[in-house]
Amino acid sequence: MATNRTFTMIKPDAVAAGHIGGILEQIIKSGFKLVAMKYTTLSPEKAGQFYEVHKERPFYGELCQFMSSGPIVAAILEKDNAIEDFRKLIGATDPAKAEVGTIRQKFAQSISANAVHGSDSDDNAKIEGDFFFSAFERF
Ligand code: RTP
Ligand code: MG
Repeated sequence: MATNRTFTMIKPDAVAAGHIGGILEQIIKSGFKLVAMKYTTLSPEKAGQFYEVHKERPFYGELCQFMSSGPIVAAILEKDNAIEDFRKLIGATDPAKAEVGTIRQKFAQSISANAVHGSDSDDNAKIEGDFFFSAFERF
């Protein structure tokens, strides 16, 4: 069953570059409501767990190292058709291929340092949201 929630992270590159405000503004202006949000860090172990689905991919080590290199913002977002609409809003994984006006086109530096994460399915949105947030941290 399709749900109306997705999970996102503002990645360490975008936090370090001062883009938290700009990215959140674009997300909220695009009609997403905040259900939960926190400013935190991922240890290399936690990043490894979060990205476990990619553990056979050649970029897994680099990805876990990068995602634990500095603070991130994690959030659960709500909107009709959340998964698809959010992935459209962030743009292609590689910012060089992302459509003009998308978050990655505006704020990302490279395919690894690509500013934001967006869940790719309803099941993963639930798993990823549960990874970061307890029931008491959601509104
Ligand atoms: P995300 O999960 O972060 O929203 O990104 P995505 O769905 O667009 O891309 P995915 O295939 O799930 O890959 C997860 C993250 O791994 C990094 N990556 N690096 N060096 C590379 O070739 C490469 N490919 C992917 C990116 O940071 C990507 O967001
Ligand atoms: Mg993905």
